[in-house]
Amino acid sequence: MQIISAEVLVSSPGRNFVTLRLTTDDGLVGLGDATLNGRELAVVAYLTEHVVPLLLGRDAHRIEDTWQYLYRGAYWRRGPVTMAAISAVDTALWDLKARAAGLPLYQLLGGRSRVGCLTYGHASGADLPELFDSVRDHLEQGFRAIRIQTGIPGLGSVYGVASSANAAAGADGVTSRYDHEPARRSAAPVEEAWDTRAYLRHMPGVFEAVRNEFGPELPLLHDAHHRLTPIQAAKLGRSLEPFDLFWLEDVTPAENTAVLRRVREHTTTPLAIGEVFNTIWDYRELFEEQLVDYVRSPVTHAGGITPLRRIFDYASVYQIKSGVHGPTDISPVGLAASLHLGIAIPNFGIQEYMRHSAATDEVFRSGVTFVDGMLVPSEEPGLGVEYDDDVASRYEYAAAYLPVNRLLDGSVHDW
Ligand code: GCO
Ligand code: MG
Repeated sequence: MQIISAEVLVSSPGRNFVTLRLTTDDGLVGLGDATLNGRELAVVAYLTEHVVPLLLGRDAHRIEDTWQYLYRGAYWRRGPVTMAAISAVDTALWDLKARAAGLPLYQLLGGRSRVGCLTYGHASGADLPELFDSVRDHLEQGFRAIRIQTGIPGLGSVYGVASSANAAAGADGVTSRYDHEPARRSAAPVEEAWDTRAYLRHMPGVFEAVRNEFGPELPLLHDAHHRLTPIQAAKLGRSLEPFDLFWLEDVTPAENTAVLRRVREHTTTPLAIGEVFNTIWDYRELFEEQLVDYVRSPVTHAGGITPLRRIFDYASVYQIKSGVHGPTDISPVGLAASLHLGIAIPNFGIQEYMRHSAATDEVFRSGVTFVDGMLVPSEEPGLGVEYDDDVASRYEYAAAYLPVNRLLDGSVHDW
């Protein structure tokens, strides 16, 4: 099973995606997701200039060796661009191996451990009535766990809130009223204003209102998007304890994970982190000191299925579970890969799920199904996703940026 071609495909059905397609001498095709939101073409260059020439002629069965070769062999390790590129190669190789075996990929990862992967959806609103509508809409769609994000009095558009004016204008109008899409197609990033004190005052009331309206059982999640200091994060975690969150995500900036010790000392609200991590080493201190409860890394940014499986096994030693990143910037290829892994591992927790646009689903024909709030991978051999070149060619790449966050005095803040 020799690799005879490696194509880097760029298309933009509603939002930008980069896909790696490997073809072997026996005519098999494997896909990998190489999308890095807002920095897509850097990964295209990394793959095209530095990785594709090394893949041609290689034995596609040698997944572990190829991973080590690309990761260790480059000398320059880690980082989102490198790891997105390696992820795509690793995923495409697993897709090929499973297609060669004639089995859905999860069978090669140990087989099914559960009927499906429980998901959470994104509810948001500028105010409480809008938020409640969004929660109801998600419950009607079948979601059984819900992330809650709202506008903050005194601030304009806020990250994660679909109904804010700039979100409605985003992604060529393919974003539904309830699906926030943070990357905007524009020549420069949109800038948003942020006030942490106003946020900390507002959030407990929001969760109290949601609990009063929807009862005690519904699992609720919240994403703080790296915006808080350790002591602010501790305060938020503690103030939300009465509302029994499933998790509080990314409370502090990802570079300095040791600060989560301080947060943990003050709150029993479960913590999730890792959507911007790249390697198993990023988790070492967090696992060994039991500072987090859920791992957010997706297949697409942690270097692929091979290292993410290792991260989950390492997490399982500490009773830490998966909680994989799944916004629309993870393509249907990346999502399918997460689900094959999620259905197999013993310590699955939850899977984030934002529906892709109809245009995206037309380019990537995926056999994934959504049943009873759970996503179930396809029974087709491999990942169960096909890429349609003809449809893809209708959607040309357009530069898009994530917003930049500024404090009220104009200085740039974390997000
Ligand atoms: C999430 C994330 C996303 C990211 C986006 C960046 O929890 O889903 O925080 O909304 O902001 O994936 O590309
Ligand atoms: Mg997040």
